[in-house]
Amino acid sequence: MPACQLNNILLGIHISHMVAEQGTKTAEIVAESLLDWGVDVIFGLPGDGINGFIEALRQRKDRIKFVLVRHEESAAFMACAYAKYTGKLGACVATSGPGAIHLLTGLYDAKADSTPVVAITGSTYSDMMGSNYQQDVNLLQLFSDVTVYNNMINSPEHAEMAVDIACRSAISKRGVSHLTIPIDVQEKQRSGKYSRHKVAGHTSDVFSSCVMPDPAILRKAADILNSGERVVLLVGQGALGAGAEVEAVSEMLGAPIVKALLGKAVVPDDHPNSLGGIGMLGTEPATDAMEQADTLLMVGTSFPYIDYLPKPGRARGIQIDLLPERIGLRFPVEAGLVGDAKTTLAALMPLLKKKENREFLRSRQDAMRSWMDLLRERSSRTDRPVKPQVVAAAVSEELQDDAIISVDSGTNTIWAAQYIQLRRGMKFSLSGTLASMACALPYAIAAQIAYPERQCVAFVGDGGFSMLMAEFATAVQYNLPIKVVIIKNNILGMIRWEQMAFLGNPEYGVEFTPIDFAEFAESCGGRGYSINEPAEVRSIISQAMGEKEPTIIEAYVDPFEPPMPPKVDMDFVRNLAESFARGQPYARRIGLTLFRNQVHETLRGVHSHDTEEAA
Ligand SMILES: Cc1cc2nc3c(=O)[nH]c(=O)nc-3n(C[C@H](O)[C@H](O)[C@H](O)COP(=O)(O)OP(=O)(O)OC[C@H]3O[C@@H](n4cnc5c(N)ncnc54)[C@H](O)[C@@H]3O)c2cc1C
Ligand SMILES: Cc1ncc(C[n+]2csc(CCOP(=O)(O)OP(=O)(O)O)c2C)c(N)n1
Ligand SMILES: [Mg+2]
Repeated sequence: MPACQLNNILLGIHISHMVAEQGTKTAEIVAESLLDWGVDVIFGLPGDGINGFIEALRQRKDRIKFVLVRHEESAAFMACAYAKYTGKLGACVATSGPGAIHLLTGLYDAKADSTPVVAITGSTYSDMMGSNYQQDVNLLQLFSDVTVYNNMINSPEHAEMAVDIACRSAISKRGVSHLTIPIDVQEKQRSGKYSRHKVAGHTSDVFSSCVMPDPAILRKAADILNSGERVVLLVGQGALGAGAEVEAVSEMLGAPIVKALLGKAVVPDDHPNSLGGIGMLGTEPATDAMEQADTLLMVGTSFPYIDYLPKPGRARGIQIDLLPERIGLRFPVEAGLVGDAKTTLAALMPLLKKKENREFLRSRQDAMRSWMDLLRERSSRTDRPVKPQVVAAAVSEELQDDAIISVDSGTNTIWAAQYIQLRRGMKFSLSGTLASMACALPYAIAAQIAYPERQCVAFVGDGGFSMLMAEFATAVQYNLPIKVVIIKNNILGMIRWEQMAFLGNPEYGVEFTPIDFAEFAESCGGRGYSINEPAEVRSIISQAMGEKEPTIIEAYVDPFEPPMPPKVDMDFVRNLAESFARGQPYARRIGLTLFRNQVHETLRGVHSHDTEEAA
């Protein structure tokens, strides 16, 4: 969500600041100040360290929704997802000590994906701090690395200012702010007595920031783009609000669009100029486009795998990003346009000349058609056990036009990235840069809370799901009809392949005993479905997607299906051979699967060139 739009949301609900009345408790001032910043949902779990603040939330339950989770890690993931999906400020709350510690993974997710979140925690009594008292943890120290703003509220007179700075910092620096409030301070009433220089109500809850790049740099960027012959656009989540502008610039420059994973929804997957993703889970046409490009325009992306970008010196680079420190981080760009993607592209557009030669775009579009044939082939296999690609493609077919898809970390990320085809209006996210397992379920819950009428789907591995599976009961408790698709292979699938293909090691420490997730769903009060046969994939997914209750669909898939990169290099093959030689326990099954896949694709004539060369 661009800062300017975020600003509008905040302005829309802005209630002007009022100095709290005498006698108002700190916890109440914090709650009111969060409301001033547009916080309408807060995810968390209470405890004696934060009960004073929870009471302030109870008294305001008609204006701010408190969502009770089963694990604080989920609360932080939910706050992050809520901010990602709505553009509002995400918020979470936890008690002192263990509760606060549990928040950390989700907060790091927000930090890593530049998402504005404010976390409220309790701390032990102010006169007991530092005495090894129960649940006494130095939270300021603990949260110092994850936050852009980190403070302890010392008194009711301090509270409003601290919340204002926390919220403003989270939004403007696109990160996490943390405020901890000692138990006794939560209860303390405003006396109206201030220190010598303090003036009541001296901070503001209005956020305005709309940066526009320097016109001279805009012209320079336009000159570079106009002189390029093979321009590629790489777009990321910072361009989510700028789809129309991205499409217009792409058309103007005859430039194919490549999408970093968090930017999958920037333009629809079936847009004629889209080459899909890049990286391990990207497409071959996108990989080739990066090699062939003479000019790269990056919009709202910090895509981390720089080895997939053009080699420095082989292409000229331009980058648009809201954060100045992100410019030139991944590619040595000549022009860095600091600003919002939408407004900056709109300002760039009139300076661009229509590229007459469309040959580059056309050749990439042809390659994309062949790539899609290959994916269609891979996702229409009838083998047993079911191929995971078949499940992902069936989910894709059953999505409603306004679906919100939350994905986890593992091979499931790859199947979702490649086989779930986003249409215009859909949303898609995951723990991108932290790449944490377990995010998909809390993300889907947050999405459903934000958009009760939309179809909210979690696509997750069995390992990731089992980490925070108790949150399915949260979905039941709040009547959230999320659909959870579990790719069940009874293994940390991604790690099996990493151990073999990256290091040449036999797999170790990756298998786990199965859980009957369908039965689990029913025992929580939701609906559960199991898919075991290829013939039932489509019908079960279709039926389950129609459920009005929270629903789990576990799909038992081939645990030996390899997550293939778009182009297989010889290292992959060499390392696999080495792991086999060193005692990989399932070498025969894996070898057979790879062989069968290769034969299948060769017979159908849909293989990619480099897979053929490497094999
Ligand atoms: C198992 C797994 C495998 C993965 N493999 C891949 C892979 O192969 N390929 C892949 O692409 N990703 C992959 N990822 C995700 C990857 O790690 C990154 O998170 C992702 O590529 C980053 O996407 P992004 O550039 O859109 O987002 P970010 O890295 O968050 O970058 C967004 C940028 O936009 C800027 N911004 C924000 N708002 C605006 C605005 N309004 N205007 C302008 N700029 C703005 C931000 O400052 C930031 O610099 C994988 C993740 C997992 C879990
Ligand atoms: C919290 C966390 N722990 C460990 C990892 C490392 N990791 C990445 S993918 C993965 C395996 C995921 O297994 P599963 O959820 O079953 O998905 P699959 O790969 O089988 O699709 C692991 C352990 C991680 N990303 N996050
Ligand atoms: Mg698994």
